[in-house]
Amino acid sequence: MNRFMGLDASTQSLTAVIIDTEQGRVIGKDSVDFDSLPEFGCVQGVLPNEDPLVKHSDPRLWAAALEKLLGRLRDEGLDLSRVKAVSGSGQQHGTVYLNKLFPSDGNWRQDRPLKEQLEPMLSRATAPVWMDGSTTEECREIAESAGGIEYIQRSTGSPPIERFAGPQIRKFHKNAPELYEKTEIIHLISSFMGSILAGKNIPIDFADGGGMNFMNLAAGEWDERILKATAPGLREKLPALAPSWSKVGRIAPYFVSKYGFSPETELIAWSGDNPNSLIGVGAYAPGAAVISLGTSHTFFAPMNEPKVDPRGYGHVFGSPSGGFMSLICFKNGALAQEEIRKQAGINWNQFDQYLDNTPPGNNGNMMLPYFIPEITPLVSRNEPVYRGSEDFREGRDMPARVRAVVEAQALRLRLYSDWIEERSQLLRVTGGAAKSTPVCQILADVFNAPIERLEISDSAALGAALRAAHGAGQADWPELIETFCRPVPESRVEPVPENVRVYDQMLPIYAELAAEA
Ligand code: XUL
Repeated sequence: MNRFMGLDASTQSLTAVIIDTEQGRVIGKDSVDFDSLPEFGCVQGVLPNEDPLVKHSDPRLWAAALEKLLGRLRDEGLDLSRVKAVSGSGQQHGTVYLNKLFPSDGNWRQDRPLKEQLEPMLSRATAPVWMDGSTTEECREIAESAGGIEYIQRSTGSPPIERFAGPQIRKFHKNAPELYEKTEIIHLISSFMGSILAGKNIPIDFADGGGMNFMNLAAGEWDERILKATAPGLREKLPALAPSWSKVGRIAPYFVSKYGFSPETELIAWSGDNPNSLIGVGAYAPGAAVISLGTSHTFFAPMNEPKVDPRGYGHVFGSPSGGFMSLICFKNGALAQEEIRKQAGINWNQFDQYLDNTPPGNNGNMMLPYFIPEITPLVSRNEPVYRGSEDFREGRDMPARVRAVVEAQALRLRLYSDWIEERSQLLRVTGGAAKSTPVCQILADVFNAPIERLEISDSAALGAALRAAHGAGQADWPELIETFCRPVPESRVEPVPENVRVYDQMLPIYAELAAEA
């Protein structure tokens, strides 16, 4: 038995990746889109709400998707009895509220689907997810009674954040105290999904626990002061905390009889999607950082110490391989490049040609790419700022605009990650725009570090599968990463010293422009 399964419960879908460590390859992969289960009323994974800041989902949807996915894998002929261990990944920060009916002995009824069994066990019918931004008042209240924003940031790695578990729990307690009272246990989405597989409550891992706003990162324990400021009796409603590599039980008999797992299948603690992705792209130890160029642009890196961002934009979570990880997220990612591409009326090949035909430094033309309100730094405008020649400002010099958006995105990645102690000797780049060589060249020059490109599309699910293998004692990190997270051959991009000098000079000018805006 050398097979390991990683599941990723993301915002819009549930994905499984199965690896075989003996063959050294992914042997199975499948995904269930939540929109294929419309009976729960969610659209792209979230329940419609008249308040645009409120984003909740239905936990029964995730259970139904799990059954659909496992049924499909079984029917595709994947012998699930050969899976030695399972771990998983969940969208971070979201919370699930269970009452005392949730099983504690691994026993689900065999005769009814999980979505039905779960219904009477939910003390709150819906689960707030990471997209929810409705708790600004609760953030303020918690900060006030816990002794200030800085205290919370130092202890937990982040200032109070609307989408994080703590402010969401406080809001539930304020709005529905009688339902809060009936809540026996509050899970993160990751530990909830793992608990379904175990048929009993399993711990929250240190890595995802770091996204709750009340775990003391350095101690790996709940912070009593912040718990008290969040909601009464909260400590008693939380699962235990455990290292991400903990064995948390065996798969419940329900999954053995229904989907053909072995009763010996071990469960390894689940974690958040960003911590799992860190592993899935092979950045399990300090020295390598990851830039993901997707819808949002994110920078994450493993860290030895839980040092926090003095500006308050970055987050620190636990790393599932031990230690800590930073996360910085920019909302104006792919969309900003897309906007400029459309303005110029060009295709992506021409976009790259424009980059090739313009000089590093862009002749002094610079932009702040705020097409939608930004979270790093917090900016509410939805219009970019342009500084430079008249042709550039007026939108006549489109090659300069193309270079400006890519340079701005690279410069801000460097600027807002400068608090992370371990300077990365290597950057691993993933996501759609990683395919572009000129984009990667700009990143290499701005960071003065070589770039390796990865073509991993399901990094969170793969990371979970690798964690299952590691947690079950099958293989160590270097061996797993070398086998499963190899960069695309010949994809390395080296920094060019003259360009590095140009960007070193440009960085403080960009910082000044950003501060003015
Ligand atoms: C990170 C965050 C998202 C979610 C969903 O802080 O909110 O990345 O984890 O992917």
